[in-house]
Amino acid sequence: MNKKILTLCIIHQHPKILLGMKKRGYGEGKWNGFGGKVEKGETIEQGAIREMKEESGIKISRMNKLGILEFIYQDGSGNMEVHIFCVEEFKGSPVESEEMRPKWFHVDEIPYNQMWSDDKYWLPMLLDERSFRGKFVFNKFNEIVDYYIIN
Ligand code: 6U4
Repeated sequence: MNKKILTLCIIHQHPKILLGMKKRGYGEGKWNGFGGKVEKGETIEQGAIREMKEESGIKISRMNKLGILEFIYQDGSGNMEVHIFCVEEFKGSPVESEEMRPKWFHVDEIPYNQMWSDDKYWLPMLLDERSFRGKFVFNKFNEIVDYYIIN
């Protein structure tokens, strides 16, 4: 099965982070970073910047790639390689899009129980500016059945 390349951007303005409620598509109903599929002819960084603008209205000025995670979905969605960026500088303020409802969260109040279940393993590392790599396997109920993460 083809591996899709995707991006995921978290804005970190200590002590707050920006997440978005995914209103449609993959991960609907969950708080997540902003991102999506990298398109033909663009670099991963260009894809990250484009998706952030499309989904939140924010223009990234500086970001740091901290993670690469592989997600294997046994529900038939296939395999994803997700490149994860911490956004350190940006222009504009978040606006709701058709896909995402943005909201700032204090780092002590991250809604892990309404997020993808892998996030609690790596988001603390991203907030500490530590790089990480890993792999998560999800069953058809989107529960983690196997994983590793290194940093
Ligand atoms: P488009 O291209 O916008 O129509 P859509 O299905 O809405 O597609 P997609 O596939 O572009 O969304 O993006 C899915 C987003 O979810 C990406 O930013 C990657 C992210 N994602 C996928 N699995 C994840 C997981 N297990 N944990 C996580 N983010 C995940 O934190």
